[in-house]
Amino acid sequence: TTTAGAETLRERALTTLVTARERTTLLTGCVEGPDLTAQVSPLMSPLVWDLAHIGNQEEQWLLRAVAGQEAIRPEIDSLYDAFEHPRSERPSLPLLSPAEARRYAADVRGRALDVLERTAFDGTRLTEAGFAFGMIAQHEQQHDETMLITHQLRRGPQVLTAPDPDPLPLFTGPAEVLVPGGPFTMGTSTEPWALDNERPAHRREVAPFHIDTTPVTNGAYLAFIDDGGYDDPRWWTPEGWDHVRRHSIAAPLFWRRDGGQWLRRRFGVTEAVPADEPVLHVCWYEADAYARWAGRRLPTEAEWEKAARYDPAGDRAMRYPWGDADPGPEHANLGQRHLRPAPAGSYPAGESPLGVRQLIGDVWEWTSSDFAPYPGFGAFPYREYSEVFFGPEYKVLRGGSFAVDAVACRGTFRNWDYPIRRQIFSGFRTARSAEAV
Ligand code: AVJ
Ligand code: FE
Repeated sequence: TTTAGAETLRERALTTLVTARERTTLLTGCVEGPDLTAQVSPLMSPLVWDLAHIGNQEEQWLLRAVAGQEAIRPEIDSLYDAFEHPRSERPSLPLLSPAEARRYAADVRGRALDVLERTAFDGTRLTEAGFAFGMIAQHEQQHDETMLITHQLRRGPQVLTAPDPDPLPLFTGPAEVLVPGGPFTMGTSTEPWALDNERPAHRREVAPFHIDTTPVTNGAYLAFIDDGGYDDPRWWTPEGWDHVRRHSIAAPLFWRRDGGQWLRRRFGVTEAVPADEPVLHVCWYEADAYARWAGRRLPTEAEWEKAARYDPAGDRAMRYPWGDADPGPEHANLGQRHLRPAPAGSYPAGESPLGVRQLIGDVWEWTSSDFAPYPGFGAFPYREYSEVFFGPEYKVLRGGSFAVDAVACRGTFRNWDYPIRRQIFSGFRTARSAEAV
C-alpha cells in the first residue's frame, strides 16, 4: 500500500483505540465495588475481568508480538486466558482489583500508543502491525459489547442512559424482496481489518430466495406467542422443544406478562414491549421455531451476506448494504449510541440496492448456518480466535447490534454462539426459497 494509505490506517488505529477505551471507561466507571468484581450470571465474567483481559490481550499482541517487549506482569497471563478459565470460574480467581486493573490497562495503552507511533505501518497483511492494531481495537469493542450484556443482566437501578432512536413514520415498504439466484462473492481478501474467519473471498452459488425487508418485530413475535407457538412441538426442532420445555421458556429473555400486557426489563428500567421494534434476546431455537410457524425459514449465512452485499447493477459485492462508505449515523444503529434497536424500517439511507433494511446494526441476526471455515481458511493470529469454534455446535449470527461498534461490523463480519444463548443482543429475519420457474 501507499504511504498515504499507511498513514490513514495509522490514524484510524489511533482513533478506534481511543473510541474503544472511552467506551470501556464508561462501562467500568458507572458502577463500583462489588458491581465490578461480582458475577451477575455464570454466563458472564465480572466486569473487572473483562477490563484486565482487554489490557492483557493488548499487551500480548501489540507490546510483545509487534514490538518484541518483555511481559509487564507475566504472572497474570493465565488469569486472563479465556481458555484456561471458563467464565463461571473467573470470580474465584485472584484477579487484579478494579484500581490495579485500571492502572494496568492504562499502562499497556500508554506503551501501545508509543509503539503505534514508532512502528512501520506499511501494510495490512495479517502479519503486519497494521492488522494487529485493528484486531486489538475490535477485540476491545467486542468485550465492550460483552460488558453491555453484563449490564443488561445486572439487577438494580439504571446506571446507563442514551437517547432513543428517532421515531419512524410507519414503514410501508414491501414485507420481503426477491434476491436473484446466481453466484456472488462471499467473504473478503481485501478488507484490511477483516478477521481470519471472514477470509478469503470466494464465489458462492445461491438459489433465488425471498428475504424479509426488516428484522422480525416484537409485534410479529407476539402473534407467535398468542397463537400458542411455545406450546406446539410442530414448530420446534427436537432439541429446541426439549430446551424450551426443560427451562419453561415461553417468551424472549427479560419479558414478563403483567395482566394483559407484556413488559420487559431494559438496562434497569421496566417498560411496555414496543410492537414496532425488532425482537431482541431470542435464542436460535426460538428464531427457527418462529420462522417455521410463519411458513418460512431462517436465511442461510450465504443468503444473508448476498442480501447484504450484492449489487445487481454492478454485479459485485459491496462492503455494506449501502455501498463501500464506512457506517455513519444515517446508515445504521451501531456503537451504543442508543440502548435499544430502532423501529423496524428505520435507516432508509442504509438500505441495500434490493431494498432490505437494518441488515447492519440494531440486532444480531441468527442464520440457519453452522460456524464453518471458508474454502482456503487459514487461522490467524491464533487458532483460538475462530478455528477451535468451527463445527455444528455453533450457529452464525450476522449484521451486528446497537451494541457493536462500526470497527467490528462489516458485511463480511461473522459472529457465532450456541443455539440456546439469548442474553446476547440477538434477533432475526426470515426467508423463503423462491419457487422454481
Ligand atoms: C466473536 C463474540 C464469539 O466474545 O467469545 C473476544 C469475540 N474473541 N475475545 C467472544 C472474542 C476473543 C468472541 N465472539
Ligand atoms: Fe477476549
